[in-house]
Amino acid sequence: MKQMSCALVGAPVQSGSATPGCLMGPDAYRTAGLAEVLQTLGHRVTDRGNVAQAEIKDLTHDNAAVHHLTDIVAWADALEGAAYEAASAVDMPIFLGGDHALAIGTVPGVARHAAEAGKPLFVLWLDAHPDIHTPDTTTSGNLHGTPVAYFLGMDGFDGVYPALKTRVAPENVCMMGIRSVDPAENAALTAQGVEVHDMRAIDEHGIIKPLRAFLDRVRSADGALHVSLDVDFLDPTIAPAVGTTVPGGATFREAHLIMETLCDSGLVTSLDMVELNPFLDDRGRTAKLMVDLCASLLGRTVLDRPTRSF
Ligand code: 4U7
Ligand code: MN
Ligand code: MN
Ligand code: MN
Repeated sequence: MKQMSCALVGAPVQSGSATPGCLMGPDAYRTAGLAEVLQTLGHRVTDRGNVAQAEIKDLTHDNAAVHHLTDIVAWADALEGAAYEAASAVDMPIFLGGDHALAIGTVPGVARHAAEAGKPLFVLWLDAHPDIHTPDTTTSGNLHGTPVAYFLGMDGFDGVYPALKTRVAPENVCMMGIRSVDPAENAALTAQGVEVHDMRAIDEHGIIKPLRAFLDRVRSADGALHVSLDVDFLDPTIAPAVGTTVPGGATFREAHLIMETLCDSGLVTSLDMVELNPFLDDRGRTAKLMVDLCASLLGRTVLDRPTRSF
């Protein structure tokens, strides 16, 4: 693959999740050698350090279940700007989470950059969960379950979250690995018409056909492609370091094959690596697996010659 400029952007957000520990995610990826691995693949890598939260404003919400709203809004504000800047400066910003609430900032930020370049943003959401709650529908109150609803521009965020500058069209989102969906999320997925490949569909048909079909759509639209990889997309037996494990996740090879196919496509323009909780890890194996998946996305191959060329 061609040499790219990559930026590592740490987003130590953890108040979107019920289990503390995601704060340590960015440093776990650094410790697992992410920058060095990408450099070995021939890329230029700059570590931009961690984003600082914006000023915390006094906000309230009618849904008393919602936790840490003001904190997440302050992160969203800072991360939208940081993501926009990083996407403007390099070929491939890589956002190191932090819990998935960080996508309330990163996705709109890269969408704004794409729109300025005249490109629609597509999002590949790799997760056990669709994260399409609004602050009104969430029953857990954990805001890492809400980023998709926000960046689709759904109702329920007005007057609380930063006004959305560039929304993502629901037909440009593809979800894979889904296996835990709350009733309000089921309703939202249907109403929005989001493409979802749940684990049952993946068991029946594999990941490669739907992934290629989605990539063909991105290519025909001359779109930018953001990949949001939640650790709980992976089966908990290979990736234990996450607070929201769900059995029956993607296997080691399914996950690598997705990354290898994305690499071959040359379409990916940004990546979130979210929900890693190093406090729950087993001798760093989940952090290392996530780094290896990123390496596959950025050109690590078994053979020097192409296995399959597009
Ligand atoms: B993650 C959940 F109830 N839907 O709202 C909720 F199952 O970023 C889980 O995908 C949210 O890890 C998971 O709390 C958020 C729950
Ligand atoms: Mn760019
Ligand atoms: Mn998630
Ligand atoms: Mn999840």
